[in-house]
Formats: sequence, structure tokens, C-alpha cells
Amino acid sequence: MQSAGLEQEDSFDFLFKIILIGDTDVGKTSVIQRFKTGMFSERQQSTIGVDFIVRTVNIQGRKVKMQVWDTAGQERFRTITQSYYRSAHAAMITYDITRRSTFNSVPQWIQEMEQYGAANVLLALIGNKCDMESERQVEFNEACTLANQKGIVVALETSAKEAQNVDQAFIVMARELLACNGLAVREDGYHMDSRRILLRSNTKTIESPTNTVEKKTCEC
Ligand SMILES: Nc1nc2c(ncn2[C@@H]2O[C@H](COP(=O)(O)OP(=O)(O)O)[C@@H](O)[C@H]2O)c(=O)[nH]1
Ligand SMILES: [Mg+2]
Repeated sequence: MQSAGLEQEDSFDFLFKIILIGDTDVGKTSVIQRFKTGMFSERQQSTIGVDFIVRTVNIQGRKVKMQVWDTAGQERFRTITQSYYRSAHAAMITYDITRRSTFNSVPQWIQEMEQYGAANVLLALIGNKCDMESERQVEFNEACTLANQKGIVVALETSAKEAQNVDQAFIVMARELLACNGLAVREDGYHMDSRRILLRSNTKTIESPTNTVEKKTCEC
């Protein structure tokens, strides 16, 4: 039995498990570490030895504990264990906006999630390294189009290096997961359209590029 004190310290209203997947070197570890520590290190070792981080955020008075899982190098060999996917409430499929090959891999990662993840898992598409605008190979509207096609509810661009949209990405996920749990969340600060949120790297909202928004109904 937990003592009252411990319970107090570790109390939360919701616990969500979020995984980051995507090709190697897209910045998954950097995004997670930025979210946890607020720092960026040029050299993120794949041998960081930490499989997940935990951060609790307060969303409209609710304590939402987010357990964020890193792939710690297994993605290099595509040997991610199935159990990694199975218990995730959400997956952030990450690519590098300066390397098209990493964007081209996104459908494969979606497929992995469809194959091994829970049926109602929430997906987000994250284009990282948006600070490297001059080396951009993937336009944001391409990501939006793909998100539309695949029924992904969140697409956004981040920079772990310059702390752009990283916290927002996780908070948007938490809000979406709260919504999945039947909790209404306010639409402050971002565009919400049929449970779809599309943010630009500069956090200005844009309209989704097609009108045929495929509605994803959340069954969790
Ligand atoms: N310019 C820039 N570099 C980044 C960013 N995020 C990660 N990196 C760099 O990209 C490389 C791979 O990052 P890492 O987090 O290890 O990627 P992972 O293999 O997906 O976990 C490292 O050299 C990072 O310093 C970013 O937002 N901007
Ligand atoms: Mg890594």
C-alpha cells in the first residue's frame, strides 16, 4: 500500500503512454529530451540508456502524466519489439524535414502502428528540424496531405534545437487523448477541425490543404 504522502507526490488524473517512432537520426531522442529537460544537445547518443521519460503537465486543472518512450536505437535495425507498440495510447511518427527519405518512410511506420498498435491509437505526424529551413526537402503541405490521406489527426513541425513546437506537440497530444476520454478541451491557440489539428512551425494555424477531411472518430 502506498503511503498518503507518496500518493500525493505521484498523483495524477490521467496517465498517457506516448511513443516516438520514425527513421534514425530524425531527432526523436532530441525531441523527447527537449520536452523533459528543456535542453538540446548536438550529440544525442542512441545509447542514452533511458527508455522513457515522464513529465506531468497541467491541462485545465487536470494533472496529465505523460510517459514518453524512445526507441533507443532499435529503429536502426527495425527490430522494435511489438510490445513497444501495443500499450501506447499515441504515437508521434517523426521525420526530418531536411531528408525526404525519412518522410518517405512514414507510411511504413504507420503500417507498423496499424499492425502492432492498439486499434484506437492516436497518431501524429511530426516534421522535426524546422530550424533548417534552407535545407528543407519536405513542404509542410505535403505532410498535411499525407495526414489527410491516412486519417492522422495532428501534423506539425518542430525544432528540438530551437525549442519550437516541442511542448506544444505533447500538449496537443495530451489534449487529444483527453478528448478521447470524453473530456472537452478548449480550442485555445490552435486550429481544430473535426479533431484535426494542423500547426505550422511558427505556430500560425493553417487550413488543411484539402477539403475532403477524413474524419477520424476516436473510439477510445
Ligand atoms: N538542426 C537540428 N538538428 C537536430 C534537431 N533535432 C535533432 N537534431 C540533430 O539530429 C541528430 C539526430 O538526433 P537524435 O535525437 O539522436 O535522432 P534519433 O535517432 O531520431 O533519436 C543529432 O545530431 C541531433 O543533434 C533539430 O530540431 N534541429
Ligand atoms: Mg534516438
